[in-house]
Amino acid sequence: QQHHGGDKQQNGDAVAELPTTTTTRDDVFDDTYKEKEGPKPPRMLVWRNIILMVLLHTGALYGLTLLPYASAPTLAWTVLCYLLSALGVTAGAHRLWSHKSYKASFPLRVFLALANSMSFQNDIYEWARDHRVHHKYSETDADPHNALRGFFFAHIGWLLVRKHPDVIEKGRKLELLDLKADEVVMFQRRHYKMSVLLLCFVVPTVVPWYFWGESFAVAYFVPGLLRYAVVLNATWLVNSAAHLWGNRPYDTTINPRENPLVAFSAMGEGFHNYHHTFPFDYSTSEFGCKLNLTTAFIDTMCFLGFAQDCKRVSKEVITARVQRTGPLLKSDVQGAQFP
Ligand code: ST9
Ligand code: ZN
Ligand code: ZN
Repeated sequence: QQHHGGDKQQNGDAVAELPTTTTTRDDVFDDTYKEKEGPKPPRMLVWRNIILMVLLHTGALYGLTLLPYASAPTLAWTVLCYLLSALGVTAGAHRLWSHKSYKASFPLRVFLALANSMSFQNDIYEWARDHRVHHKYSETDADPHNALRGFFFAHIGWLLVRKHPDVIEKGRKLELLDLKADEVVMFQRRHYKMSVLLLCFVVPTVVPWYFWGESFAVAYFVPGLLRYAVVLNATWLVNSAAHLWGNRPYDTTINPRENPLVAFSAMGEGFHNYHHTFPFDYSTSEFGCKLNLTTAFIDTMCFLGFAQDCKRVSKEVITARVQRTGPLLKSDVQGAQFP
């Protein structure tokens, strides 16, 4: 069995595996890009972001100490806010808007955009633009959170420094016509700051305080800051942990890995070797709803008539791909790092 020689095939192959071959895709790995020779540009810290992230995480830790004082309805509300903001990222910014892996009706897109503002991870347009660059130029200078720069950079560091110029240069070449044509995406972008203020901070705090008399401090620090920081870190673990630790059953030539712990905390987004191999699969995993609340949510939306056209990769295509780029040696399945 001879494989791994055909890196060049990767791009064309993934496109051929697509259910619709007419669309051009910007989320498929481009192996023709070569990093520029010579010294790397200097790291430029963005102190505003560093200070805000330290304040947020300090506030979240304080929220953790307040947990024993939170009433049961407040705890339930915190979980609900977690699920909503997570869905705004997983089902919204990621599977719908970055990868077009299914179609959503107008009301569902409005819901997902509101949920997305609750997660405060940049507006959908910017998130999807960065994410397509991440897939297309994975683990190079043009990847916004290049995991070859280490766990810290891939996790949070990339949000604390100026971007590598290649990220911007390559990103500017993406057309993003689908995003520009989506009125929900562009409306959220225009009103982003106000929507974040309301949905990420005001609503999570005011609801428990007003409706069941929770103390203002608990309401602000638990469903507000603690929930926000946990959703952020669960998301960032996909970029850090799921690019470093786990198995590679589908493609051993890339670093993204299957990480069940990340899959659990990120509502199904930890099957990252599969996802980078087949980015257009709406389930981001071979195994449907297993450890994958987001897939269960999208399936429910399809059942209710709010979503349709879920793209899935057939078993035959998966088997053929595993034959070609899957593990030859047991050590690969165990997840040897950085081939
Ligand atoms: C956050 C995002 O946390 C998290 C994303 C994670 C992604 C995960 C993916 C994994 C898979 C999915 C799993 C989901 C799991 C969810 C689980 C949930 C439980 N292309 O950016 P600027 C241009 S955000 C093209 O300022 P600097 C463009 O013209 C957290 N062009 O660059 C732009 O202007 P505009 C909260 C691009 O100065 C201009 O350059 N937010 C591109 O280097 C300037 O851009 C923060 O912390 C591109 N890709 O600054 C703030 N990029 O946008 C974060 C840029 O107007 N950001 N251009 O068109 C910043 O402050 C800054 O971006 C910076 C870099 C300091 C990081
Ligand atoms: Zn990735
Ligand atoms: Zn993706």
